[in-house]
Amino acid sequence: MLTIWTYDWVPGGENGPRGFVRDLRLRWACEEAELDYQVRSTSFNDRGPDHFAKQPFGQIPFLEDNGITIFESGAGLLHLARKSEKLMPRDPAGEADTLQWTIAALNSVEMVSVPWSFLGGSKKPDNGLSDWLGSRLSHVEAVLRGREWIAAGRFTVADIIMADALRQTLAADMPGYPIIRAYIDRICVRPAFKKAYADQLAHFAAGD
Ligand SMILES: N[C@@H](CCC(=O)N[C@@H](CS)C(=O)NCC(=O)O)C(=O)O
Repeated sequence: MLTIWTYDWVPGGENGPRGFVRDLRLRWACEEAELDYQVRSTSFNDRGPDHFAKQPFGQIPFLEDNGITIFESGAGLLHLARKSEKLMPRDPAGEADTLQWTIAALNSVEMVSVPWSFLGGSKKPDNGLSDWLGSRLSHVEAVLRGREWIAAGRFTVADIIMADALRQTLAADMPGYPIIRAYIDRICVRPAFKKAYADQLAHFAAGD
């Protein structure tokens, strides 16, 4: 049985991270691939040695699978993708395309979008990262023009991570980018996303 680890609680309210916490990526992938999984909690307020032994930054999520422990949401997603063709095509070209876009979501989009959000997002007119992020989003916008999915001509694990990274950015109020918005909208109506999202909200509500 796969175990997805997340916090027992995170702050709620308008500015809280509920609905965006990265365990959602792993829940979503398991739902898409119809993998059996359970979710377990580690303390948000009291991060002890057991937690750091499994996630050296004291963050979540991390994944346990039959004696293997994996941290980093991207690594967890790629681990899950090995289990199901629904997440990763098996032909070499489709696999390579999925891999490159999975890494691009993390290392070319999220690498800019997360610090941009920490610097106040678009609420800070002097945010020094806005131009850099805008450039990255413009390129993704151009790629998605006329393309339903980000990689391999079909839904893959790359859509999970790319849509989630973009969703966080646009929720931080980055204006514009209608093609990216349409991409996020069509991906987030998927039943697997909706279930993962609802389950995450319920999980943190139970910790209140
Ligand atoms: N690169 C990591 C980032 C993990 C991350 O930022 N997790 C957040 C929750 S979404 C967290 O644990 N935040 C608490 C902290 O950084 O102390 C991944 O993708 O797994």
